[in-house]
Amino acid sequence: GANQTARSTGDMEGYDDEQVRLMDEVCIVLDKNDRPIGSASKKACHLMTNIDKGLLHRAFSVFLFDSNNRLLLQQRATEKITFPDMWTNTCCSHPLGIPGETGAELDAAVVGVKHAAQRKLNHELGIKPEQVPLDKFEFFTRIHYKAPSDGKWGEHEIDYILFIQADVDLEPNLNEVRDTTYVSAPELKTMFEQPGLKFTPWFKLICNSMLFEWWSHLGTAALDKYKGEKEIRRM
Ligand code: DMA
Ligand code: MN
Repeated sequence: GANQTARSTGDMEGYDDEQVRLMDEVCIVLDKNDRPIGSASKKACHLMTNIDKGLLHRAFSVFLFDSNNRLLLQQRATEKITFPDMWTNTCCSHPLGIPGETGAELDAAVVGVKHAAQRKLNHELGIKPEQVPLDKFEFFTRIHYKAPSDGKWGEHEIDYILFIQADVDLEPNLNEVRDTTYVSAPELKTMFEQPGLKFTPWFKLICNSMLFEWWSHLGTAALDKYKGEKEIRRM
């Protein structure tokens, strides 16, 4: 059970061992214009005590659509330290301070987050990299947002929004993902009305601003004008 796999000492007491281990990942620390200014552990980047002092890091959010234009959602695992059990877009995480995932200028940073996206689609959902080739990802824009999780933990990120359209095979990692479902736009709006379902703050921000407009143009040339935005959207 959860207690046997949780650590019993220090400030990570009660959390899942594997999720605690992942808190040692090295995130990219940014100034408010998305310029890398250093690095810090995933743990340090997500502590509200640091966020309240301005600590900001780089992240990405993938929206994966199948060939019927349905969006793949995931419900985060109960084991997640931040935002457990909430429904959200296909996959989110951070490019790390490792070869291939860093990048100072926008074009290089976009390449880095695409590599990270491919890595995490595999880690969280078991999607083989061959099914999500790097050149199929489309970068749209960056959003800068801050969101508390539970008092101790939260997010403060510049989040790269990526779309990809691909039919994939799923083999979810249950330490990361509790459930998955494909939805049409009307089905997602119906989900929002259901009491008892909780959604992550970044997913709600994107849904309440750009998502449905972009989604309505999926697979058409009308989508092109939204891609590759250079401005950072402050939300
Ligand atoms: C972090 O996502 C990134 C965003 C955009 C919120 P996450 O908490 O799912 O990261 P990880 O899967 O690395 O724990
Ligand atoms: Mn983060």
